[in-house]
Amino acid sequence: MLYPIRNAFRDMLEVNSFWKFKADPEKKGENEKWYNDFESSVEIAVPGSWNEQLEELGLLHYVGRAWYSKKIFLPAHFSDKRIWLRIGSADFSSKIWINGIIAGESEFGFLPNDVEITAFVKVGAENLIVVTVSNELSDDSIPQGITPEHYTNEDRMREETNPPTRFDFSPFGGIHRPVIVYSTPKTFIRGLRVNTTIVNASQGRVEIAAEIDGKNFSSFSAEVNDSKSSTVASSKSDEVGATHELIINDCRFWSNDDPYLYMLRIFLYSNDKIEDEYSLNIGVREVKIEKNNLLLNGKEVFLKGFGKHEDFPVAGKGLFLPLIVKDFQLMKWINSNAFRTSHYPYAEDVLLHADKMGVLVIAEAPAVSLDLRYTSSKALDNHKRFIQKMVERDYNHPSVIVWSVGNEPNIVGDKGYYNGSGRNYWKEIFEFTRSLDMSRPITVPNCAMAGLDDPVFEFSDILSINRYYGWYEYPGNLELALERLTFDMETLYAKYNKPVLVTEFGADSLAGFHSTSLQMFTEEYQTKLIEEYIRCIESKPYTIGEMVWNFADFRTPQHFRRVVLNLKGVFTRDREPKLSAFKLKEIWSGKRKRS
Ligand code: BDP
Repeated sequence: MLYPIRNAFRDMLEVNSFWKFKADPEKKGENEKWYNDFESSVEIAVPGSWNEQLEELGLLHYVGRAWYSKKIFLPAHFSDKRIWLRIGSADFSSKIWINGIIAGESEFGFLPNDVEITAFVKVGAENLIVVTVSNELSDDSIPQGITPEHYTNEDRMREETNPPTRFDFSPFGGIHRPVIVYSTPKTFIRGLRVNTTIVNASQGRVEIAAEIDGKNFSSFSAEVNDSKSSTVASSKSDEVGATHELIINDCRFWSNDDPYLYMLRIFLYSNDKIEDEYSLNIGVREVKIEKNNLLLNGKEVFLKGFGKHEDFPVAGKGLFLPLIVKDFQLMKWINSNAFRTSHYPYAEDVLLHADKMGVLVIAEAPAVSLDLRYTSSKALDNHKRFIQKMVERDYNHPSVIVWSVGNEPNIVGDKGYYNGSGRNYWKEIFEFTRSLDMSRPITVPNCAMAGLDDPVFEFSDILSINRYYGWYEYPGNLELALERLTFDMETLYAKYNKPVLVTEFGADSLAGFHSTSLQMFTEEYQTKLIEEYIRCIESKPYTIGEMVWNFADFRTPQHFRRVVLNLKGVFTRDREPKLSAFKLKEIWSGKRKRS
């Protein structure tokens, strides 16, 4: 389903603000029919995680189920329309009841769930929405879960976190993105795929494929408007199912230097009457990997940026619009041009901002540190379904230039991963993703534990590596760290002859810790490590970028390695710069060869 918009044919109503809330650790809500509503004096803000909002009620580390309820008045003009409820994301799974009737469920966090509620609502009256959300994970879910027993059985008790996770960010629970009730016409444009290519130096091609829901339509038209609202290309056709092709003359191509957006307007007709209209911003651009270079519109681009997280005090993983503005301002201030949505799809608002600001995005699926010893065919299927939904949601963003379909598989270093099972798994995931999108490179960042024989390299268009030499390995020893980094990059390039991207490197630093000699955890050590890594990466002609881990400090599960937060941010969790931020700003200012 397309992102909800408001125009002459569609309307929307945000159902955010405060909802009634109740934790359900014993999972008795469904038996006790809480979906007909429940007693509670606790309120929670939507969007937002429950963990820090309701810490005082003991929910900081809560993993389990919780219930949300809200009454909304649905205005009369929603009648004669199809009515939908969209939860931008509820992590990690959810179920929805409208006026006591089950309306839908979702097994996937970090992505919207759109359910049709036309049959369950009363128009011109009050309606009850009840949602139950769970942040529990399992062997089959994406991301994959872990239990304390796994650590005990595998004799890895010192790796156990609380709550137990296979990843290094807090498994916050809650409704994290806006809840929207919206209407569409009975026959409407359900999906759109916009492909853009460059015909020659002055012409751009826009190909549009539309998915229509309903029967009442006969033709379809598309127009592209420039920023002054003048139409620069248009087409009309009776073949609604066909792909439409438009050519823009004197085309202004989208790039990180000039993120020019056209407005694409699509109209659906029944005879000569317009049935539906949808409009979205598009950027005409082309991404390619050629001769170990990443090309944007035929020009080499070097990625300078970060791995990020959706994470902020109190809001947790909840969408917080001022933070989006701030983070993009900081990314511009520091002279970066890219980030990876580690380790899950971010809110659409983030991508819309990236489109406008000309920031390049590697969009990632939350298959973080998959342990294939526990991965059944159900997990593989969930992984594919997740990718499909992510590609469907984010396909039309010019800022999204690469798909990352996982992160650091086999971080446990299991030998069985190399006997063909790892290869088979990733072959299937990469082939599946390519069948959905031929226009973008695909990758999976590898970790040092999985090593240089990781099968993800065989299928990746870009050899992405996350390296912590000088931190987890060879702590405090930058000389050895750079030797190992060089060895890994050279070995991989020699073996695969594909471009190398360092998707993660960094060091923790506690803002305010200083020393005159190199000392881990100080701002100076973090700064030096980042600077040396960048020098090394940029000295290799086959590298296409460097992404520092992390943009900002972020909250993690409890572990003796973490002082509440992962402190690898170059900004603190509340976005104050550390010493490394000033160094990066200088390095990325363009004075050096590759930067
Ligand atoms: C990498 C992971 C990332 C962690 C980082 C770290 O991809 O999620 O936060 O290490 O340990 O292995 O800081």
